[in-house]
Amino acid sequence: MNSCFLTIMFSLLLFASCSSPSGSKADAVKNSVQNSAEVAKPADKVNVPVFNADSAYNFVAAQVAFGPRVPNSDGHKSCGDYLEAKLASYGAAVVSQNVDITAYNGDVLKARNIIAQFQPEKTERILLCAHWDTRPWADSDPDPDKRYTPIDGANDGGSGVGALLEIARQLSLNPTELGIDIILFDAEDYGRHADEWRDAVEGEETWALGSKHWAHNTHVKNYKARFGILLDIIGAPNSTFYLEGYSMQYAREIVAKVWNCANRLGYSKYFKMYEGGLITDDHVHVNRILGIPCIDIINCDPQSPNGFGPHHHTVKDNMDWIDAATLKAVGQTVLNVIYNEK
Ligand code: AHN
Ligand code: ZN
Repeated sequence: MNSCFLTIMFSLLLFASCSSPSGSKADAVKNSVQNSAEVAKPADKVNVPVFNADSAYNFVAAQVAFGPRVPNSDGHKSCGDYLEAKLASYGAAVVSQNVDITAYNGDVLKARNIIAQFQPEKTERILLCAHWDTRPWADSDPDPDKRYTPIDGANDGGSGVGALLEIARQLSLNPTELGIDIILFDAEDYGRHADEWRDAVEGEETWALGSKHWAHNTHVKNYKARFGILLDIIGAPNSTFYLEGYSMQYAREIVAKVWNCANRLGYSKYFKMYEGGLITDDHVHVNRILGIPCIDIINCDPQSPNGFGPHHHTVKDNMDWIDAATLKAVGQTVLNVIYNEK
């Protein structure tokens, strides 16, 4: 039993209630999201760049080529250097926040949050984030012999970062009205191994260590952003992004803005107007510690064993699970949102 499983149980309960024909909680959520102020706005008049999904795909492949990006490994170090250099090449002021973090099992992780500031002089800002480390163990693999093998993390880790690198490339070509910070968090995925599971509360605290450190030690004093968007596990074919529970709790207006935007752009197949349970992820620290409303766009697949897709935390999380069409839906939506912010 793990927290993902509990999340899924919770999700299934919600999905069960979602499917009832009238007066359901899901309908209420859907209506409240659809009736938000965002819907009443006229059509976008701003020139929004076209998100190049092939470019994003290649950015995912480039990370995977370094091998697993497990903290303290050579692949991790080289990939971190690559990400920092790429972001700097797109004109951002980049800082790496290096910190030793002790994981639940006593491992001391040489963690590195990579922070890219576009137009750092601007006070009105938007935070875009993803984790760049990969899971050290395929602990959800159906084959017990593989449950201590590190994974490629093409989708879990690679996809969110790939989309953000393409967004960074677009930012280098066309400035936004607001300043943008792209933060690649480290040590998200070093949470307790499924074989060592204890309880949900303790389990929760072993994840998202890099973002927790950053939230307590922001790169600038009194860091503020109008809102944040976390991208996690956004590359699989036919992904479904539900209204994630903590995002709804802390940043409902931003959820409405993003999901309505996605639906206007024709991505309703991916962005579902239904609630999908609570997911422990980097955005929780941004919300709780900094009070910055931050949402999580994350694939939810209630049919799969741990709820994030059949490949999740298995050795199959490789480039075979990356689909440019899904990256496009997410990346284009985020571009539309950030270029329309005044
Ligand atoms: C847990 O699995 C506890 N939370 C989902 C967040 C996650 C894991 N993202 C990537 N890997
Ligand atoms: Zn993971």
